Amino acid sequence: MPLLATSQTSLLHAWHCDGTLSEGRLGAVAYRRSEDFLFGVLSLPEAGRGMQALGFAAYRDIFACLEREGMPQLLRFWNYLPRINEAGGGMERYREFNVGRQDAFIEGSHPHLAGSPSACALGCGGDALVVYFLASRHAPLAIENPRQLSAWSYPQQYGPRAPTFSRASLLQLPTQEVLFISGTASIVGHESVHPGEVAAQTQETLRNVEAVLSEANRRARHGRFAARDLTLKVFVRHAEDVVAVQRVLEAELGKDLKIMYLRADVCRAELLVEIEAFGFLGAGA
Ligand code: 3EB
Repeated sequence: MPLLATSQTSLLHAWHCDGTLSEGRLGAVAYRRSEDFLFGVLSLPEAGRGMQALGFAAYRDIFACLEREGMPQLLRFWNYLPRINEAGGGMERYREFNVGRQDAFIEGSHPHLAGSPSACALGCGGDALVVYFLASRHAPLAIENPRQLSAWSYPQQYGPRAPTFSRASLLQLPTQEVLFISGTASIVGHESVHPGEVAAQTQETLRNVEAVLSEANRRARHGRFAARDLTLKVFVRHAEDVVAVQRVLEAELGKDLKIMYLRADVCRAELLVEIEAFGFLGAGA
């Protein structure tokens, strides 16, 4: 994804943990793990298979890996789909992906409704479905957004199967809490709002992020999460909109942000911007 802007001259996301790491492979998944955490990645070339089959194959390999490694708790998934908004064999490719993903969750006995992990799904270049993920031996709390219908119960107008994710996951460790906020967009209830208006979509998205934060803060034990302390990743559909998006975020949250702006397609054609974030409380915050 082309980088459009960052708040700092360089910004790198890296996940650190205590203990000795080992690495391995299972099917298409390559991973590195500690005793308590596993980070994995896979890249599946499409090779004419279509997004339903590809989504199913990706998650089947991921669940097989987690089962073998004794890492049953899913924290966060990052999904990158080539040509996400294009028509597949009968419906949009993102909707086909949702069918395959949900089938794999059901087959692997992972919750596909309440309690599903946090996630994002963006368009990417190339010809491969890329998924990376964090799993743990510790169960996170699934957080929903009262302003939005849970994505796993979206009505059929958005495709025959609902997307499988929660609005956020809150991992509560003895001395630290980690909040993963899913890709968040200008959706109220289940409807996209402010079509064609990127600044208004950005405002609405921020209201959703704030709503998720207040839900997380009702459970937090090490203080309160605040939007301006989060590390943000902002996806903008049209590169020329980045200035307008930046203006809204800086007006609302200030200039001293950890934020990167990337050019990407978002999973509904009318959505122009999507924001994901993570944050820490307690040790290391
Ligand atoms: C939405 O709220 C916007 O399919 O994994 C956000 C986060 C979105 C994750 C996914 C989709 C996904 O429906 C789209």
